[in-house]
Amino acid sequence: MNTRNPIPPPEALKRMYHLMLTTALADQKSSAEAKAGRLAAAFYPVRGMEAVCAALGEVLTSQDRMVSTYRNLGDALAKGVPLRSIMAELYGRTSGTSRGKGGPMHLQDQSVGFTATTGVVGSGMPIAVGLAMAAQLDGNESATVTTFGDGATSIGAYHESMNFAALWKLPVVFVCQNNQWGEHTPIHKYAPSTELAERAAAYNMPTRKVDGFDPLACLVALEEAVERARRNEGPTFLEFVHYRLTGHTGTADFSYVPKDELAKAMERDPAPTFRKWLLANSVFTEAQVEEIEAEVRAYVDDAFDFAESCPFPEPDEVFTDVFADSAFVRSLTDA
Ligand SMILES: Cc1ncc(C[n+]2csc(CCOP(=O)(O)OP(=O)(O)O)c2C)c(N)n1
Ligand SMILES: [Mg+2]
Repeated sequence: MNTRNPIPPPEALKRMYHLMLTTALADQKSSAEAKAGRLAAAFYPVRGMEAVCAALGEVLTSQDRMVSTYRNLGDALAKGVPLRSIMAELYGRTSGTSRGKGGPMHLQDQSVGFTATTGVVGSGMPIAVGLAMAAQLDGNESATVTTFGDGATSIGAYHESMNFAALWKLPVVFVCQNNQWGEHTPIHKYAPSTELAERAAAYNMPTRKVDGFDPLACLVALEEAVERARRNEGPTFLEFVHYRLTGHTGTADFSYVPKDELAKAMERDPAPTFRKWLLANSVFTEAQVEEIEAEVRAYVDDAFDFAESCPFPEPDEVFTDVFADSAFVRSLTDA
């Protein structure tokens, strides 16, 4: 680790560890709650991706927009969505980001530019390209970031989006989270070329393959790409290579993942690895790290307690905020 020279100041490293650990703990607790049957939602864990999320959090502001996927917990936190609102949405409660009607697949928070998340693989990219085009036409100096998995690079919408963004030099950053699995299929079984950054270069935009387990390497790559977008110089494709350290969903069996491969990747589990690095490089003392950890644990526990204490939407609100014209839908069902 430490491919950024000079290394960021301690305040920045603290923010990054805070975000990384919040993501990790909320992620693991969500999976545990889903397994226990208390969280009745399809939850897609992000374990293995936390370093990229921490770097996104450090680089983006609420003026930038993000379009994410179903595997979105760290992205939402990176964009500044409060964990209370995220958890309330996962639990289907009225205080959630979509008032409890979206669930994990439809987290959004317009107030911080967390514009949309989708459950359809590859479908976020054309949305992000549209947002970037709007920003370019408006002349505003912001970036649009879209995150997606390795599997999404085999979808038609990915190719259309890359082509369009490169042609129009749109201020968008394509963030490919290469966890080396598309559901239950390893990348080499569904893609003839597993070098995704190389493939993307054919679209004539800057591309880069980055160690997705290394938060500082992620930071360097994202800073460069986001600044390029803010200067309206065009798109960038970043491939962050890491590994899915869990099953596809929080409750899914993943005994099909080769044990040696998983064990090797687990040695680089982002949050504990960053902790070791912070101590080994004397950025913080053990007591200071423990203080951050206590703060994060309290923040995460509070968000779960809050979510569980909030009400579900009332049955007569079933059409509210769901369709653009709910009065019209009611007239159909009442007839
Ligand atoms: C268009 C489409 N095809 C198939 C699916 C079913 N599906 C859900 S997740 C997933 C795997 C996608 O893999 P990847 O893009 O690498 O993302 P990851 O889940 O690994 O984060 C698939 C095939 C879907 N949701 N949408
Ligand atoms: Mg994948």
